[in-house]
Amino acid sequence: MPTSLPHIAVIALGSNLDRPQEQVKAALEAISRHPQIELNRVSSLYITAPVGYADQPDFVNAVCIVQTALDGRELLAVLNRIENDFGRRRSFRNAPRTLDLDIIDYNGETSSDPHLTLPHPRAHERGFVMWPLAEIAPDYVVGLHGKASELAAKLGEDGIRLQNKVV
Ligand code: PH2
Ligand code: MG
Ligand code: MG
Repeated sequence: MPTSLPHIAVIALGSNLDRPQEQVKAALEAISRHPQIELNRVSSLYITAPVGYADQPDFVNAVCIVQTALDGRELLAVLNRIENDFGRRRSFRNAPRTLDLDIIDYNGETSSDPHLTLPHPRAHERGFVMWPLAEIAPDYVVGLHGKASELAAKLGEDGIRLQNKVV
């Protein structure tokens, strides 16, 4: 690992508006273009049933693992800027969105900062995060919850469909 990019982060991507597959692919490109972020692994795209607010289109979801020189707050700011560049409008919790970029894990750290809670407090309960993460890093341990592959298996495949390989 280059010492200039000492940190490792897991990022979840999601979109269910305005050609979601293109949004997720373009977001991966935007992330990889950032000079202080290097894409390490990228999952396939998954088509997933909406969780939470159900009356909205299916999502396209993916997960990537990056190496970065940015600290957690800086990484979050970069991801929020990309969301805004992609036309994200914040209306209500769990509303449909052109692009959602969530930090799932940063160096395995724990944080209760309300702006950046680590690991992501609900990721381990979400098949749309655990299945793509299990694909690229089955042994990845999510906080105190265990391995991605075991969490994915426990959540089951309902509402999770593999779309295609992008990278
Ligand atoms: N994101 C949410 C709420 N519900 N459901 C799916 N399938 N995929 C998501 O990315 C998603 C969701 C809030 O961020
Ligand atoms: Mg989210
Ligand atoms: Mg988010």
